[in-house]
Amino acid sequence: MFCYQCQETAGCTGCTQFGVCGKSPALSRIQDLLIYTTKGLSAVTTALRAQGEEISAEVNHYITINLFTTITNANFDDEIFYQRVFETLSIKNRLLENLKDTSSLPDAALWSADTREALDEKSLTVGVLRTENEDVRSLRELIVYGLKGLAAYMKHANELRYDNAEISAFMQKALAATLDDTLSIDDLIGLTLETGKFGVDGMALLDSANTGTYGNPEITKVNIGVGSRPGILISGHDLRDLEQLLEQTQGTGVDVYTHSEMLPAHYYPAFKKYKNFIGNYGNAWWKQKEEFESFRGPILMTTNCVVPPAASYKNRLFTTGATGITGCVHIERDENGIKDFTPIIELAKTCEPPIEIEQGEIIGGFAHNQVLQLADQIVEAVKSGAIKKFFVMAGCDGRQKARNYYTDFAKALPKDTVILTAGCAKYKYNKLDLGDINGIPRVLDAGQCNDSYSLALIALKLKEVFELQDINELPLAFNIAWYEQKAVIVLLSLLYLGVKNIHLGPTLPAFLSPNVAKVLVENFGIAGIGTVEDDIKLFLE
Ligand code: FS2
Ligand code: SF4
Repeated sequence: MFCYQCQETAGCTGCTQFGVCGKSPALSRIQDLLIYTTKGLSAVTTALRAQGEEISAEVNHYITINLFTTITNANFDDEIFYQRVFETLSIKNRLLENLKDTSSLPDAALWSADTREALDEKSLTVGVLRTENEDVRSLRELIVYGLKGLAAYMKHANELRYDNAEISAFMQKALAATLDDTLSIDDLIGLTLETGKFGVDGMALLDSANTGTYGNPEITKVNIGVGSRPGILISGHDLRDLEQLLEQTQGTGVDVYTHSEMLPAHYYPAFKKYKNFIGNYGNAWWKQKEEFESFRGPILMTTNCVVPPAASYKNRLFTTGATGITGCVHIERDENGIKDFTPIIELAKTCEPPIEIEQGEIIGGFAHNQVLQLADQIVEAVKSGAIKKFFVMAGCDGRQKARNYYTDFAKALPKDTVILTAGCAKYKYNKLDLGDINGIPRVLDAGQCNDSYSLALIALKLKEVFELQDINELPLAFNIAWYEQKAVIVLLSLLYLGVKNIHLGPTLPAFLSPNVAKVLVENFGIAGIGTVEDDIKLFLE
């Protein structure tokens, strides 16, 4: 196996024996084959579009989910991947019949098989290292990882019946382009930036889907203690799953708690009417083993990040959507899009209430609409010098000790600075008592990682208010933590919006070759992180 798509990749170079995340070599190979066949299908859909044909939303969504299932910590069920490879080949073979000229199609679009043995054999030849030139490989993977992140956001929007065929067409064109040996490095750099443009469009679509369906996030205090009744813990990013779970638990005597990236659900007005929606339990994804243990009730994983579970709570762990774990019950939607969570609710009724691990409240809900309502107050604070600088510290949290940097950094920031956050990176500092500036909390949480879009909108609004030409003239610094591929699309989107000098940590991606890293450094001022002290000095210069 060879995989280097996430920040925790072995030795900061690549997982070759077994994934640090728990991905086995066999799973890694079949995931590689799913990506390869999805690229092949995309080459066919792209050729059909060029021929003037329309591609159905069903096929677009299928491709989206294929990408999403291969994101770090999304799905550890080998069987799902075999099934999806067979289905992908069958969809592709059906579409091929309508294509008039197949002469320029790559092997990935023409290859097919109908036995597991043939799949296993092919999977050995289609991994990342099949691209020999390290710069081409680096750019191809940068694009594919960005597309995986974008696919996750598209899937959430699609769940709420928001769609954009143009984004799907681009995603497929870009996937197909990563098979094209005639493209130059410059072509691939252009495609990388275009991926960022569609990243912005995808996040905007999801923002419309979330706010159009559930209202605009508003300032909210979220309880982090527990109640006295049994509970269900819901994790991941899918708000439609949460809505259905809340509906189905009414009157059952079972409470619902959020975990990790589901925390921002509390900020949406639509969920406030549910009295059994108690609060948030625990922290970022990587602490789930201890926290799922002490929660004592069932857990529903709606998306990544799921960690292969300990036997002690595996029977309480349920997956849905793009997630999967061999041996855990997976809840599928019916033909009307309804998911029946009865097995989870019935199990919860037999469980003890959660063990309290902390008490108190955290505050959030500072997405674009809410922050713009506070714009006058914020602008005034900037003009008076009460706020000297904003720090965008969005992204992901993770296991590595080096990430304590972000807690230390938040603590060491001068009291006249404000942190703008989104994603599970927030857990590194959202429970510190960092105080406020004239009533504005010093940590403003916009929401999930996709709500980094809100942070970009806020920055663009401030640029307008202060009548600046360039977003980089704002008193705003970017110190972003990354872990998986959604952070890659957020990064590419920020680059597309013209943001310069982003610091990315705790380590730079292993998939950036020295030459590609150089391009990012020279053109965008991308940098890693240093010591807290040095970085603060640098940022405040
Ligand atoms: Fe955190 Fe994991 Fe949100 Fe990432 S919960 S690293 O999926 O997408 O952020
Ligand atoms: Fe390694 Fe990350 Fe790939 Fe898992 S997703 S195998 S940890 S690089």
